[in-house]
Amino acid sequence: MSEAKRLSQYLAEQQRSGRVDADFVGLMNDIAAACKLISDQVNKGNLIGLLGSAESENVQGETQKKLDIISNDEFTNILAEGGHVAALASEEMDEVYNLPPNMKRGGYLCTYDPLDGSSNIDVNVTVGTIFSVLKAPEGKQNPDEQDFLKPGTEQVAAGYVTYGPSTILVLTIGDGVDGFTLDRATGEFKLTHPNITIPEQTSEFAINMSNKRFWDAPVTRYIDECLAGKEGPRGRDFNMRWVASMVAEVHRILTRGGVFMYPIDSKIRERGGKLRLMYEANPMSMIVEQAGGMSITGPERIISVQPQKLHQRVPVILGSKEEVQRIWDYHHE
Ligand code: P6P
Repeated sequence: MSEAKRLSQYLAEQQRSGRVDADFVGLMNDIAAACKLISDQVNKGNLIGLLGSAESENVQGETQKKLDIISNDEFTNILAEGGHVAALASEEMDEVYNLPPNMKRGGYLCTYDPLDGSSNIDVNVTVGTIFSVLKAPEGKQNPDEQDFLKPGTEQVAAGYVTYGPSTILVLTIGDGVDGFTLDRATGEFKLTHPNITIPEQTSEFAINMSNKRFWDAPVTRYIDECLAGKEGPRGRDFNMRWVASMVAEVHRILTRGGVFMYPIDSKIRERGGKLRLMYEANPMSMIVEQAGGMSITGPERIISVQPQKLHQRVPVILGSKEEVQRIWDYHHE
C-alpha cells in the first residue's frame, strides 16, 4: 500500500489550492500537536497518576478530572504560543482567554472542549477533543465574548480527535470531511478516512433512555416507534447505543450511520439543554452536515442558532439525514 498522505501534506495542498491560508495551516499543526500530547497522557492514565478527580469544578458546575485540566492547559498553551489565534475559549475556562500582551496574535479564534466525555476516563472508555475555528475580528488585540458569539454557519473549520483504540483526527474545512489516524511510530496523523459520508438511512439510535419520562412528545413518539420494531409503524427493528461520550457516538455515526440524541427535556429545560453550543454542538454539526447528515435542536438547524452566551447549551439531534428529517417533521407537525 503506498504511503498514506500525512496531515502536513494534506494541509499544504489545501493551502496551495487557496482553500486555507498559512495562518490556518499553522493553527491546525498546533491543534494536532496538542492532541498528540493529550493522546499520550490519556493513554498512560494511571501509570502517571492522571486518573481521578481534580477536586475542582468547571463553569458548568461539573467536577473536573485531572486530565480535564491538564488537557485544557496543554491545548491552551500550545495554541496561545503558536501565534495563529487572537483569543481562545474553552469548556474548562469561565472567561475568554486573552493572550499575554507581548504574544503574537493570529487570524483565528478557537473554541474547544479539550477532553469531552472525561467521566469515562476512569473506566477506560473512549474520550475526545472537540474544536471549532472562527475568523478573528480584524485588528482587535483582545477579542471578547461578543467576538465569539457567531452562529455555526460562520465556522471556518471544525474537528475532533477521538482517543480510542486508535487516535483519529476528523476535520472539515467546509469542503467535505476527512479522517487521519495517528501513527505512533512516526508521530504523524495520516489520511486513512478520505471523504467521510454518513449513510442517509439507519436503524440505530443513541439516547440516554433513563431520561425518557422527561422528554417532549416528538422525541417520545420517535423513540417509541423505533422500539415498536417491525410490528410497529417503522416496519423494522432498531438497535440502540449509548457510550456517554459524544465524540465516540459521532465517530460511530460518521462511520456507519445512526442518530445521536440529547434532546431538551423537562429536567434541563431552563438550562437550554445538556450539550454546549460553541464547542460541542456547532463543530459536530458542521462535521455532520459536511458529511451529508443533518443536525437540529428539534425545531431548528443548530448552526443557524445565534449564540447569546459563551457556555450556552442546546438540545442536539444529529446523524443520518432520513431519520433526523423525520424527527424534524415530528417537531413541526
Ligand atoms: P449523560 C459527556 O459528559 C457529555 O458531555 C457528552 O460527551 C455525552 O454525550 C453526554 O455528556 C452524556 O450525558 O447524561 O448520559 O451522562
